[in-house]
Amino acid sequence: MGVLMSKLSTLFDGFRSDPVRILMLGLDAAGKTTIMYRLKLNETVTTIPTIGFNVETITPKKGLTFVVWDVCSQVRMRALWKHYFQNTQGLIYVVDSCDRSRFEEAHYELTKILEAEEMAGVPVIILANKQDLPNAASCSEIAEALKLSKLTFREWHIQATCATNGEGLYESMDILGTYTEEFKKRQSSYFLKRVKTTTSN
Ligand SMILES: Nc1nc2c(ncn2[C@@H]2O[C@H](COP(=O)(O)OP(=O)(O)OP(=O)(O)O)[C@@H](O)[C@H]2O)c(=O)[nH]1
Ligand SMILES: [Mg+2]
Repeated sequence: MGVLMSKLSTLFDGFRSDPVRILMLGLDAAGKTTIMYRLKLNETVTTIPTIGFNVETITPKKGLTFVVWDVCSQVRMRALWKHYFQNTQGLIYVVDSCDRSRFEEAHYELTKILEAEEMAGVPVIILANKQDLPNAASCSEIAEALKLSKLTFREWHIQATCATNGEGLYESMDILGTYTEEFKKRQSSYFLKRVKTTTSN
């Protein structure tokens, strides 16, 4: 029994250094694809609205590898988001900080994502993007509009970003890395406890 547990522990230690599966969502035109390629290539790419999805492996810092899924966000396609939830270990939720008229919609969609069973406990980083534009809402204004203080049973952080010059992106990925590490540890200890209970019955 002890040998089995220690083998499982070793197995999970191995998982910890595996790439982390990150889902990036948000309303259309919030800047998701621009963020993805800023992180991947350190340059601003010209984007068109995403149809389907983009998936890229990015290494925001040494020892931290994310596989990021950037999924189509047009209204009629949002019903497909749920098909990407399984095995997600971190969520990046991007908000256009200038688009106050859609903060309520952004809140509605975020709530729906986080209510999904597969997303239970998954840490979330909210990127208050397009901070370079005049009249961009601050993080505290967006946090209030998205009712972030009501988020429970998960770690979250809101970060001001500008995808076109990269400001705020690396800091936020660093925080997400810490959160996903904790999430993976919690998942593996939960799994180990379940194995222990099952094998001792
Ligand atoms: N000024 C400014 N423009 C930005 C920023 N981030 C993205 N954009 C612009 O916003 C527009 C939409 O960006 P995308 O990255 O295509 O947005 P998206 O969220 O992937 O959009 P969908 O694929 O339709 O869901 C593009 O014209 C970008 O150049 C930013 O931080 N500042
Ligand atoms: Mg896109």
